[in-house]
Amino acid sequence: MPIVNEGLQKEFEYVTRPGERKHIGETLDQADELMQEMAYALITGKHLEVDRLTREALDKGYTANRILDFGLLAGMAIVGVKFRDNIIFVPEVLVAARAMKAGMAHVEPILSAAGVEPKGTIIMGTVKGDLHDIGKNLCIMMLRGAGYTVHDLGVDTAPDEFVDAIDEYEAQLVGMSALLTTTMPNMGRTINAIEEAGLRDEVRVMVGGAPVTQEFADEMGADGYGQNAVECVDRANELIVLLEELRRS
Ligand code: B12
Repeated sequence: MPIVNEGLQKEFEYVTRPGERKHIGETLDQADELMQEMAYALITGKHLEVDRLTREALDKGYTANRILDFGLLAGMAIVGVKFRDNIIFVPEVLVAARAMKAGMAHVEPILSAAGVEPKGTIIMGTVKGDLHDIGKNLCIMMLRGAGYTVHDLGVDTAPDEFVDAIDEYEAQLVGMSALLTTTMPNMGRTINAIEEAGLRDEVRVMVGGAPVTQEFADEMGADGYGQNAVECVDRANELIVLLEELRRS
């Protein structure tokens, strides 16, 4: 159905890149009135509203996946675009993240109880010396929403902590975040430590954070780079497929 929620229609106008407009537009076309209301409540950071609407949807028999895809993640996709394009800033992202959490609180237990096979296991941390975790947490939330099991190693994570966690959780993907130019080199150091531990072939490494670029990621030998949480999920999806293909061959 077309977008009937006036607020959501206005929010959708912020999505101007043709590829994104097509992708998000197609998702919203599949969202009914209740899902559109939920997406709009999430974008505007109304966590109590998202909490209420998620419960209402579950009561009405919506599946957890439908709520996730057409309510919560549809809204979060627009939040991601607005944040990237400097239409909203950190405080608005944080309130939207809180609203997402309110909805996820109802949806997550159902997804795990239903025994939905996780897409893969990821360990994710902010590198040594760096205490910024807002972006990392956003990525983790989106990755979990997309069906991954994610172990959060927190901030100020030393290379050997990443190495130990790969072993402990049998991770397929490693995600590293850095927000300071001074801590970016610790991503490369962590990749070296993974190599030295003999685990480099077992995992794929993706990196991100405001100062990180594709060039920097290539230079340090990462397998993937993402500019935002949406791209983080895209990279994870690509890398997990590549890794599985490699293992099968
Ligand atoms: C909030 C903030 C803080 C908060 C952090 C709170 C927290 N819990 O995270 C506090 C106040 C603690 C802080 C402290 C400091 N900060 Co600060 N901080 C910021 C600020 C304003 C916003 C960062 C943020 O959260 N952005 C929002 C999130 C959503 O974006 P993001 O992190 O980039 O994440 C997105 C992408 O990068 C990507 N991504 C992130 N991680 C990953 C990982 C993977 C695998 C992938 C694929 C993608 C990905 O997806 C995310 C979601 O879309 C930035 C300015 C800025 N515009 O970046 C400065 C900034 C990063 N800080 C800066 C500085 C200098 C500091 C301090 C050194 C200040 C001081 N003198 O004490 C300390 C350092 C503390 C430390 N050791 O880490 C500088 C860094 C400059 C530089 N070139 O290195 C910046 C750029 C501000 C500036 N312009 O000077 N900071």
